[in-house]
Amino acid sequence: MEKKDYTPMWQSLGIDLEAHDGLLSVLGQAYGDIFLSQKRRPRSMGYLDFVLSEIHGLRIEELLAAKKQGGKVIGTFCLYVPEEIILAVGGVCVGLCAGASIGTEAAEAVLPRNTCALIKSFVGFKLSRLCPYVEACDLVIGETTCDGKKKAYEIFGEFKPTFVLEVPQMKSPEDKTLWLSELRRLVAKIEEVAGRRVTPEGLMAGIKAVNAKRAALQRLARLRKARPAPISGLDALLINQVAFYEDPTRFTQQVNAICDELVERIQRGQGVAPAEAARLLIAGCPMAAPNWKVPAVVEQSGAVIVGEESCVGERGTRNQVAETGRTVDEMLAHIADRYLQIDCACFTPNTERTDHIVSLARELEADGVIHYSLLFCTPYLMEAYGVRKALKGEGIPLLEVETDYSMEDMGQLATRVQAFIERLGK
Ligand code: BJ8
Repeated sequence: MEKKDYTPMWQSLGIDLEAHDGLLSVLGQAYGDIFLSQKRRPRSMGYLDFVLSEIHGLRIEELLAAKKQGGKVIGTFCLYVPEEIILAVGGVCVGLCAGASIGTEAAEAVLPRNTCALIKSFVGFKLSRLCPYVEACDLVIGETTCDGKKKAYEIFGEFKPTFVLEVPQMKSPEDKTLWLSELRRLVAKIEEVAGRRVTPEGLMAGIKAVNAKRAALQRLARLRKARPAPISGLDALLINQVAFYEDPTRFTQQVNAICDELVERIQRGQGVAPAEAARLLIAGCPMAAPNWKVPAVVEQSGAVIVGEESCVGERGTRNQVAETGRTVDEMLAHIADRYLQIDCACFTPNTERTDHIVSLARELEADGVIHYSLLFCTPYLMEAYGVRKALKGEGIPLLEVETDYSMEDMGQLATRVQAFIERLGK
């Protein structure tokens, strides 16, 4: 089938067409090399291949169609922003964290060079007019998590309407009160932008839709405990990345279809790698699309990734919002409870994350853990100390990786990963 020409749509959004063409061609090449070249992929991953091929096409067309019907598109950068509230007003929520280095030069004109790649990427995408998702947004919601993001929103806000949500840094009763009041402030802002009230019916529908999405992703995570692993870590990561862009109901159905196929594979003993391949857990910073660098190096070295302790992964999908309550305020209290359980390294103390990495590694029968930090990410780099101590105490081998989005260290990374796999006796 001939591919539709989306140039007029991108033009209408003010995209820099030449640079954008370059981005799409690099992305298409990388996707082919990394994903389509994998052996023994589940058939149903065809859905993800299609979504990726239309990531700046059909999905953007859908967003613009929703806007024409009066819906609002709200962009987010963090797991602490509850999608449920956006869905409650008939809005569309899109994750805007970016995983490519293409806008770095533009970003470095306004940000310090020692800023993490994720922040440089989203600021660079905006300044270089490369991302149709950002351009389609009616509002962007930032949050006070790490210092880099918090300050970057001040700059980003000069280019796009931005609302910053105050996320506490601790989890005391006072912090919980602050958090709930912040969510009320968010509701008021979303209502103002959408021109619609959040009703109990709307909010409950949002809660159910997002719970169903998380349940499908949790199901996927559980199936990866099987030996041999029924799906590659790369494909599982891709599913978790697409969760931030896709229509939640369609996505949930498709992830469940993938899981059905994985169940059959497990029954047949069919895996993506031999049963004796090294099983690794990745823990640390989020990997926003198209950041596939480390998982590609790991799996091309013969290991299989069986879980991601990451916001683009299990940290983002565990725990659900209670589906009870009659009023918006009662439901909001459940939302506040669920979201404050997220164990991001921006919190102190955050020992639950370290404990969780140990229990996840045990549960998934991981042979080792790769702690992944982006360069200059103070929260995760600092927290590596506790992770190191905890894993050592449990006798779980650890490899610490600190990198960015550039491809310059690929060779060095591959050498370190291969040496780690050998150390595991694999
Ligand atoms: S809940 S991890 S999505 S804040 S990598 S920008 S922390 S310097 S992304 Fe995050 Fe929310 Fe936490 Fe998750 Fe800062 Fe580190 Fe960069 Fe980071």
